[in-house]
Amino acid sequence: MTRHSLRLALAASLMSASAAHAAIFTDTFETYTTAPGFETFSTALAPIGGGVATWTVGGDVDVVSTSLSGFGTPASQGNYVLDLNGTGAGSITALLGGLVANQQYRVDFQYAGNMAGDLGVASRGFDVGIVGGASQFFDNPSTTFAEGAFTFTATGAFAQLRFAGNTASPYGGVIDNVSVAAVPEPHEWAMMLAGLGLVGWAARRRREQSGTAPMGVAA
Ligand SMILES: [Ca+2]
Repeated sequence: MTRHSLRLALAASLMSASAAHAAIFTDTFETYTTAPGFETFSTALAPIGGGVATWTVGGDVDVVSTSLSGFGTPASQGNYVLDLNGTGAGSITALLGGLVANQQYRVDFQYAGNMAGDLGVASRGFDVGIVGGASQFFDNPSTTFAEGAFTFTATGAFAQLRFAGNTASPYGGVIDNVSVAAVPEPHEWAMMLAGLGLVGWAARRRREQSGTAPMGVAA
């Protein structure tokens, strides 16, 4: 293998690895309101100042300030979180594009419960899923955020990601830091490991050459 082809192989392997990890969708719920307490949304969550709505809303949901609701943990990002229950159970749905059919994707998020009221209702449960596909139930009736993850396999270029509250209360499951990324497949892991192996091989070779060959002499 020449140095040139080594560099090309290494670059291709690292590019493939980073592409597999890059998030294709993120939301921290910071751009929808500046209300000091909370604001209830129905129909859509659109960024302040206009632009394309990030989520369509079913029923209604609240964008809640962490200062109001006692979410004092560092797990949530920024000043706002999303309560999936507005006046009752609501939902948010986002269109994911640019997916690759049969590729696995992982939805990561943090979740807690809005415990500011209705404490007789023990559940702050909600479902995470793909519209027309699989879904998974999460429940964390605590203001301390937990890490959640939901994995799905794309059936085409698009999928609708939905978070849906399912308790009859104005105080529901709370989410923050939603991100979606492709899950590296076994052959991609193999390429990453091969890339690391090449890095080590090249480093060894440089050390050997620096000890034996004059500067400027190609291997
Ligand atoms: Ca946030």
